[in-house]
Amino acid sequence: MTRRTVTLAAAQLGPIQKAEGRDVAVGRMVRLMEQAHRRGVEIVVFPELALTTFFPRWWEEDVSRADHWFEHAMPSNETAPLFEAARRYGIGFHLGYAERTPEGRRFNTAIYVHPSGEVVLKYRKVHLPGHREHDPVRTVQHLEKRYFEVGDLGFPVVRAPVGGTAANIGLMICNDRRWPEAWRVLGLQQVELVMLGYNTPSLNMDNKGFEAHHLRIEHSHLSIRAGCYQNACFGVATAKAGTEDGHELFGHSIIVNPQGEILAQATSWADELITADCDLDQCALGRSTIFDFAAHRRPEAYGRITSQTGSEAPPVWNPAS
Ligand code: CDT
Repeated sequence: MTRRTVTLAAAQLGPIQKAEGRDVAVGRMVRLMEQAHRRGVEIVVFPELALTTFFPRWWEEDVSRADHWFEHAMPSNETAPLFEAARRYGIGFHLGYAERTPEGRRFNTAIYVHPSGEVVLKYRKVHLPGHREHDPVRTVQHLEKRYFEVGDLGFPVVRAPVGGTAANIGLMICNDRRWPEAWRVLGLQQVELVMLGYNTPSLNMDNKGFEAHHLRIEHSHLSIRAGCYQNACFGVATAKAGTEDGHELFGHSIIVNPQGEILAQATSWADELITADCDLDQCALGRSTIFDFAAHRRPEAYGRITSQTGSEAPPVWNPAS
């Protein structure tokens, strides 16, 4: 019987300061891949926008002045050491980065790279949080809507070699993890492994006293655990963590199984590798019982999900008497 247990790792990155170049980040990432190799890891998942500081917190009047944060080629001279490390160690890796296309379009992008160095799957972030214009009320900006277009690749899943087996793999990026629609589109393609990276500020700028501090992490974990359980898949969710130029990101990277259980969790807000041995055949239980989509889904009742964006007020009940 084919072995379907793969050793997965979330390679959390500590802060990357605004003044630090890609060489610093890439050097740290290669060291994490060396560590992963020593621990027998087959896939390493790096965070969203892993090569630089989380630059959407910084305002630029002229968007093109942010272009130095973007990758114009993948791989490039600066990112080539990651691809070389993948080949040297026989490890596949997930990388999040800011993509500038040859046509001049800008996306928040993630790729999964086979140990050969070939890009297997590419995804461009669909749910862009934050705002487009400078908000003087906020002490930290979140300008993803300014710097990125909405992703145009949907939520693709592909069956690809993973360690000694093959798996249905899908990608999402940060805020996507909070949207059940994103998970379900992957689930409908029988995804077995979801890789995602995130940069989440510890402070909610829009908090009006209703969200206790610790719930920031709870909400992230809740979303990932529910997504994995309801779609019978594994999830590797990797943070950028710690304080970047005075602005804190919360870390707490996790690896989750199809039961929604956390198998491994980062304990620092620094560079940290967490690993788990994951038997992909565990995806079969949920998929063939409570979440047997073919048997139980009722798309005829879900019309609002795709026909409507914002919520609508319900009709007001009128008592008969
Ligand atoms: N990077 C990213 O998508 N972060 C968001 C925080 C948005 S706060 C305006 C997240 O959902 O974690």
